[in-house]
Amino acid sequence: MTKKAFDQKLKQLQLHHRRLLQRKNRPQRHGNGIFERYEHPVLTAEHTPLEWRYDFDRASNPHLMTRLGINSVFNAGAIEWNGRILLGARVEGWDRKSFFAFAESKTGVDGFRFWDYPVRMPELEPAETNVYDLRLVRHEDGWIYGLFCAERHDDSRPGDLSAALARCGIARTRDLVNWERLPDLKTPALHQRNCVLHPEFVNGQYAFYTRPMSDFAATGSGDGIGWGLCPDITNAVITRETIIDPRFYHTIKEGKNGLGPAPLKTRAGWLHLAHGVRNTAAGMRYVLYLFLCDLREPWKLIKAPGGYFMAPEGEERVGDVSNVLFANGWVARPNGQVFIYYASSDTRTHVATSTVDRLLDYVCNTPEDGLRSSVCVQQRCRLIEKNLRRCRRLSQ
Ligand code: BGC
Ligand code: BMA
Repeated sequence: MTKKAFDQKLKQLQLHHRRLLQRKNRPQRHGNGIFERYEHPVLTAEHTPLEWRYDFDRASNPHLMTRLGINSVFNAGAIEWNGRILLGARVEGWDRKSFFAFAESKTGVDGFRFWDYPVRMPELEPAETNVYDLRLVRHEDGWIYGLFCAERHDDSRPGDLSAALARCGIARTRDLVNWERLPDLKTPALHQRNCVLHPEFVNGQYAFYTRPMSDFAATGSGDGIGWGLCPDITNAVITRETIIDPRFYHTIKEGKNGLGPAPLKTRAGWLHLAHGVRNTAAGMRYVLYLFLCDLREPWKLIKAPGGYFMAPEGEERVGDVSNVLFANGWVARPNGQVFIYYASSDTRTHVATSTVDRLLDYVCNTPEDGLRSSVCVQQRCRLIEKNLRRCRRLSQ
């Protein structure tokens, strides 16, 4: 490429990128009243800085080709920071390795810009192969914690190339740039993914939501979302895990379930966002659901609306791992507004907005799962009857 052509192509790339980052994002019309979806994803591979992907030097990259590609940006942790919304996204390269990177926005729904460098997360000995699904928690001890899945090959099965071990990595920071890595969480279970730190001490101890499994990823190898306490987070050991939200036959969480972000503290209880998985002939289907736990005894589930809160729709249904919605980040603003950051099909990150009031209304007034077709018909008939009675009254 001539110098002129090179410079021109670079300018075009930069212009295209700038336009993408400046694109406004509006709520979609015709929502369900519970939350609003938005027209565009908030983060995609295309949102990552060009400096991360191209070599701008014509001598070493005469064709101005992508040098280190990015495949996807998804499963983002979230936190409000100096009046901005920060997403700690799972960024995956063309090489299938993922890492964490922060992007920030003033509005929470558009204009997300990555910081210059991704997170340089310290490793432990022996090092993990891959890290993903960051949960950010501002704990009352004064630190910001990041819990994530740290995955490595299971060397006790040398003959099986895809045998893997999933552990809960723990790191903490005060500025989101410098991270102190703590030892991985120890629990009785062989595998842990989707572990989340509760933001407050409970009986003077650190409280964790866990997801114990006896198999790396198989559905049905664990009982559900667990809960455990430990006195020291610098050597986090949970000896007793209890299941607070079990899986259930023929529900959206038959196969497996796991907590999303840390719960939001509301006047009615701790509000939780989680994912439920079921197996289908076309692979696993991941949907999101909500539940509420007691304020003083956060291990007690008090409200469980039936069915899913959000399921993949339209383009969300398609990606590297199709038919998946996954969320590990949300932010409640002091004015009651809630930003829910969810990813679709392990490919891109979206936002949905709601309010604490609307989410509590949804959680408290949606009937529980009837667990049988005939009970679900009764639930629906009660609703129909009520509406028809009202219509008749109005037309009289
Ligand atoms: C992938 C995750 C996935 C997990 C279980 C990991 O290797 O990176 O995205 O959730 O396997 O299937
Ligand atoms: C999981 C998660 C996610 C992912 C999902 C679907 O088990 O930990 O990383 O989004 O599978 O592949």
